[in-house]
Amino acid sequence: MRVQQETIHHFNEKYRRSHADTFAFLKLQLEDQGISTDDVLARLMELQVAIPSWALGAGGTRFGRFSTGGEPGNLDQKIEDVGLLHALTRSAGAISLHIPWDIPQDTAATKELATSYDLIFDAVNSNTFQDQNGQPYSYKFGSLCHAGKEERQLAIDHNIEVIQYGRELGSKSITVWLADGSSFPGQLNFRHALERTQESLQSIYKHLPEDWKMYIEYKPYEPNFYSTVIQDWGTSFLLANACGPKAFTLVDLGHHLPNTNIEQIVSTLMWQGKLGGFHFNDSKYGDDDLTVGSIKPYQLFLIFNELVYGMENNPSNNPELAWMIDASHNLKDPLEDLLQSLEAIRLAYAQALIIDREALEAARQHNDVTMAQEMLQQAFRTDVRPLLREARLRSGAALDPLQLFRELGVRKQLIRDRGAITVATGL
Ligand SMILES: [Mn+2]
Repeated sequence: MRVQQETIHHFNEKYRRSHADTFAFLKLQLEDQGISTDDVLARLMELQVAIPSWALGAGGTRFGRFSTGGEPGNLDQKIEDVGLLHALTRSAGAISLHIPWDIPQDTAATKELATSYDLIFDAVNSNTFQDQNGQPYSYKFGSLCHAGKEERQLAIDHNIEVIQYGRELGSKSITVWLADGSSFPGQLNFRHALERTQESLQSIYKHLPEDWKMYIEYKPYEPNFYSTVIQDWGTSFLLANACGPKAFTLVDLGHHLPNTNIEQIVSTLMWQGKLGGFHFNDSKYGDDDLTVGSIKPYQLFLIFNELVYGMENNPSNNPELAWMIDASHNLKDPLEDLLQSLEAIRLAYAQALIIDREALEAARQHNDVTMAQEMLQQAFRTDVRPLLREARLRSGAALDPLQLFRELGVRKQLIRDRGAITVATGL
């Protein structure tokens, strides 16, 4: 389903007046604080977040799965769904594929389809956390860390194959997330497992094209419950350094133990020029994969505060970050959920962009703890939604994407086109 520009234009007309009033008010407020709304808008309009191909169907990879109907049954339909999100928001201009769940059959045609929706291919993701049909060796006891040479080689070869698919699609990076670890004390020699993982990653790294990046994701536990080989940012950082300058750490918000100070991790990695990208989601307990900003919006804002600072103060030349959503649900329409996540990311970014950084630094210099907190909360408590709407208006997106999604009856249309009992590939 394609949303036409006239449809968006027509929809926006209804809300244009009330939007103009609220935006004018916010603009004045910000200008009084010495903030140029045009600068903030330009940066907001630049921010593109990749949509993962596995987030377009109902989630529930762990327990039951309840279909929403009209789910994309193949890669073309997934691209179509991301194209829809991008048309409504002009902020989801990339898709991140998971191999082997989304192997393109005809790369040229797949690329052409994506281009027709103004989409590019973001990082490709490998999968060595489950066995595929007919696989000669099993990943039951690990992949890149496995004690057996054949298993390791199989996993290495898979990653090289994923790079090849990505190359054909015009992708520029690969994300490696490993489930490798142990569930019982004594099961694994920690040092050997880490050494083998490092060697395997180095073998993959050798196959990275010159202009590519490799992102190494970490996670403290699950599916293994005693140890995970790449358990934290420090281990990922160590491995990225052992691989070389094209390898980076990837931070997934849900991959931390409760109360971890993620914003501080961001600061450290950017200082070292080794932050590669983000997987956005939210969580209450663990890797809950909930909608971005649904549980801890203040934490998200504090993370963006460090990201903006890191981008503006970048002595180690940390490259541009890869932004991606990594969440998947049973309860909500996945497309509506992604619209909410996109909005939450931009809200936190906009709030971080309006922090009075000079005043914040001055407060820190004078150990004025009260004012330092005030500076942050002043920005966090500003309703920046008119800024987001203005950015959308200027880029040809819908003033209220979720409202338009509902008015157009998108899900009903998708169910008519694709059927009520469809299952998104890979889930
Ligand atoms: Mn992730």
